Amino acid sequence: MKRKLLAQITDAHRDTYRRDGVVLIEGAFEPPWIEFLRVAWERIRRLPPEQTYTLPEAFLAQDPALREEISAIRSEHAASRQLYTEQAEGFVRCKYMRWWAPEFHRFALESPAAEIIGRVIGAREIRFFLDAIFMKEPNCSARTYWHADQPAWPVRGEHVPTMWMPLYPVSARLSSLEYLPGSHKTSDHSWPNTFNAKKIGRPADRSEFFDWETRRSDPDVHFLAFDMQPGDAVILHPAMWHGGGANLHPSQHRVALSTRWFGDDVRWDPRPECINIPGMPMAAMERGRPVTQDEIFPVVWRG
Ligand SMILES: O=C(O)CCC(=O)C(=O)O
Repeated sequence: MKRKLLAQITDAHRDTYRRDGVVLIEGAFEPPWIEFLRVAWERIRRLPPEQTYTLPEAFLAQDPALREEISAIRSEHAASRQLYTEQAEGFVRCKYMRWWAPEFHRFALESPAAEIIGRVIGAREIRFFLDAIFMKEPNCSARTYWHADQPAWPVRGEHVPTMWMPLYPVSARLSSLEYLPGSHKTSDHSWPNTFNAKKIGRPADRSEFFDWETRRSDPDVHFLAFDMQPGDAVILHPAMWHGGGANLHPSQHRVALSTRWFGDDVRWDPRPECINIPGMPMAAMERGRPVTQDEIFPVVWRG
């Protein structure tokens, strides 16, 4: 499969990303990549719990918080037969696939994703950070809660974009993720919804994420969603508010791959409420230092 860029990344894409914090790249991936990811997802979502999240033993040994989270995911999976439920029927999540499903490792390292990201955000170098899949079955009314990703990342910097790409068509009206363009320019310190944050409990001086559904009919709030075909991708700034994306389609699954990437300005900022990262326990993050751990966060593209 080709790494060559299919879609030309233009100044219009870069300007939109800078202005809105979110940009749609149409035709970013050729059909064989999409088929490859669909087959990979169908394979892993049927695996028994003990064959999922098979992270390197050393990662679990050095990071008790990660070990605890993986065993919670596994036992939830065993109980529900889902990879990691969102406590809502028909909404399945899965993550860290690069470490235990070779197809996702290959996508991270060999697809044009890193170059697309680098050219949109204007970074000299792009490292792979993390991946996740979000699946909603047909007629699944579970919405993704409104949130920004930044409060969950144990880093600071603007170069931590997400690439969100559906593996089947999504429509703005029925199944696409939604965004609040421009919201990346506001700073938000809401308490994230991570495994660690839930365990600690929200301190009194930190708010919950605001529920933008309550402003749905407010003409001053601009909600944006895209009709997308397989192969299209959206790039999101880490501070961009996003949510929604129930799957009201009567027969089509909504399966989206999110990959997260590091660019040039990223510095470690470990906070106990942040996510666990395979291979990078919080104790090993040196506050204020750049990311240099090539084995864990490989450099995939240089401009
Ligand atoms: O696809 C979804 O429903 C959620 C995606 C998301 O929140 C993310 O990728 O950060």
